[in-house]
Amino acid sequence: MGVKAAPIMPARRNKSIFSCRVKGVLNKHKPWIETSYHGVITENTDTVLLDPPLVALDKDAPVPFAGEICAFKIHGQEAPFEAVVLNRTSGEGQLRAKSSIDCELQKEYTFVVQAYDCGAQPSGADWKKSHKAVVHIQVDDVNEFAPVFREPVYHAAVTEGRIYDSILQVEAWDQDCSPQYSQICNYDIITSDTPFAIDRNGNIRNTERLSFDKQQRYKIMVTAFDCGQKGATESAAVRIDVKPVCKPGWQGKQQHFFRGSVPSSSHPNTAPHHKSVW
Ligand SMILES: [Ca+2]
Ligand SMILES: [Ca+2]
Ligand SMILES: [Ca+2]
Repeated sequence: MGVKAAPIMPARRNKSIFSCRVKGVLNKHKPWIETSYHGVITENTDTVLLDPPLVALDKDAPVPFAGEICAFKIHGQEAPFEAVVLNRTSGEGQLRAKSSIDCELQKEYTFVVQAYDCGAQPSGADWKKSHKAVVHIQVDDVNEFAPVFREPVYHAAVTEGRIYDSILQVEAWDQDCSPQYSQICNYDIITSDTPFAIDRNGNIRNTERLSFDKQQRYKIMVTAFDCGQKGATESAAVRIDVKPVCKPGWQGKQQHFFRGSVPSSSHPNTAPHHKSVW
């Protein structure tokens, strides 16, 4: 081994010296990119809009290879993005998603990008790389999900003759990732001609006094809208039972009974009167 290796050593050293000289002449500068980029991508698409645009500059331009940009590389744990060179001479690049971007799974990404020139020779040897730039990407939401009611059916009971501020509250939720497309902005009663109204928080109230004799049960259908105007696919049913008020005759009897059964010891003011009677 040692005997065979000895003659090769000088040859390798010579090649190395030659290579350095070529590099010094032909590829003097490393590419330059901005220090940071901000990107926006709409979920379910693959195009990233970068600000500023991704362009690498190389002072060796217009020297072939040394002044051209051959690659952008991305460093970052599992960043699902790639950067491609659109134009080697101008250094223009584009950032794209490699796989599906889902806002509901991840809303933003941060990683590092680096530009590489084409080296000193057609083989790409002696390439230089730029400094590392930080890329921050924000994922824009698409209104894919409709509001869903927490319960398919709601029940409540009211006493006839009363106006309630809120008989009950229904609630819907939405799976989208942004406030605009996930917050519930409005509720609506689908059933027509009902003595009920619903507010933007899902509170249902009666708009007139209800009568047990007239109708003992109401069933109304309600829907919900997210702030992007997308309506619930499934409406919810709300059942409201009307209870009769207590009969005045019965109430009077109760009061009479109550008065008569009060122990005299708990009402010292009336005790002498009771004593005189009995
Ligand atoms: Ca260069
Ligand atoms: Ca939505
Ligand atoms: Ca979405």
